[in-house]
Amino acid sequence: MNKRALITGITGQDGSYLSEFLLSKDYEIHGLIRRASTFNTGRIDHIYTDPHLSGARLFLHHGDLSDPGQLTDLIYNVQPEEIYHLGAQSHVRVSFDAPEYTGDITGLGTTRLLEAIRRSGIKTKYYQASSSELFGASHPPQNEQTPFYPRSPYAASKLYAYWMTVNYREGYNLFACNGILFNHESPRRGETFVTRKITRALANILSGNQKELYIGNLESKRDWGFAPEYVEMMWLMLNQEKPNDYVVGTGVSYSVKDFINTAFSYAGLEIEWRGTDIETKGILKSMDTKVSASLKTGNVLIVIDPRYFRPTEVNFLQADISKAKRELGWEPRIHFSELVKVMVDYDLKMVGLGCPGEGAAACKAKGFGYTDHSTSLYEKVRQGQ
Ligand code: NAP
Ligand code: G4F
Repeated sequence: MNKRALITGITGQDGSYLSEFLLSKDYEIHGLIRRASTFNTGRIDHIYTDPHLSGARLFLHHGDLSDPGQLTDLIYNVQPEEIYHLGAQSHVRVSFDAPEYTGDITGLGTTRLLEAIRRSGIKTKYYQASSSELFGASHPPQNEQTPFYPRSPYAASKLYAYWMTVNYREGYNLFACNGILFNHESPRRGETFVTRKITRALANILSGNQKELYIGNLESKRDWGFAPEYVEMMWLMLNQEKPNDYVVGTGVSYSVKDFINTAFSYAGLEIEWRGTDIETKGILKSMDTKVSASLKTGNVLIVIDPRYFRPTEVNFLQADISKAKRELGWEPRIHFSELVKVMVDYDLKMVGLGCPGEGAAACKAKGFGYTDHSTSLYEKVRQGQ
């Protein structure tokens, strides 16, 4: 009998990679999706099959984290052995514009799901998508003992969800784990998160479709890892003997400026930074020959737009991954420069340009087959297509 998993947020970056991973392990998957007037399943279309066909193992159910009745019905009907709660309003900057909505979906949505589990009376295991944003202003490196200091409505909502998860573990004996994941990225990353915004802008600049990249705080530092690796950790947490909370990251951090320099340099463009604060500009200093006919040295390619600043910023996140290393055997496989290359390669291809291909090669060398939206990472899932 296949194991059954329920995934909220299945249409998001992590939900899509997790689905592929669980399919490769022969799970039957049920995903909660929001009804939308346009298709919102682009990241999972390649693994979806008609549920009428025999052998279908991925089923989608309409619902919303704001609707407790639907959640209870779904959990009772599906009776999943594992629940991965990834659904959220996950954008930190947006959470300042929509603090109440973020609290409702990202915070209370978690309680609705936990209550649905409790009221339906099923025996299941629960994964909570907690975040390094919980640490906020606490000094790096951060680990499971570091005090939380949330710096946004998003982080405050995730803090509430974190403690509700602990509370249901302690109060109702629920097998519940918090994965405190540091930033993880991929070609499937939402287009308004900074890494993808940079790699898309780079591709558009090179193809002549965009003149400048407007950006916010260049100095903040993040511990950026590769999303497909991180979803494997979610599964691992639920498949330990006892439930526990784990920090997952790479242990190494870079600034937003570092990310830009690395991405542009990989595509053959060297950036020189001039000016300070909001007057800082990224100027094209040199470029490989034949990179782009429309670009000239001296062009301003990066400009600060204070609109992207946050009322309260998280300056420096860096994971101390000792516990995950010790107890789960965690070792990040894809490192910063490889991650940047994977994302740049993909976005160059998306605008019809050739790419150096070093990202895809690094992935392949480390056991990741494919990373784009239209193909699965896992051989077994690809063969079943
Ligand atoms: P994402 O790409 O933004 O995906 C969020 C998912 O939540 C989407 O499937 C979205 O559906 C769904 N969702 C949003 N509002 C909903 C609602 N009201 N009802 C039901 N579903 C709703 O996020 P991600 O990067 O995959 O991250 C997954 C989870 O991990 C999130 O909880 C995030 O906060 C957390 N996290 C992420 C990172 C990271 O670096 N990526 C790090 C730590 C924690 P639509 O597709 O319809 O919008
Ligand atoms: O890419 P970001 O928007 O990610 P952020 O805020 O770190 O949040 C992400 O990671 C969290 C884990 O730590 C998740 F919980 C959360 O759901 C989300 O996935 O911003 C990264 C940094 C910030 O310091 C931001 O101020 O980049 C800075 N930044 C500079 N310019 C920008 C921009 N961020 C965005 N989104 N857009 C900019 O133009």
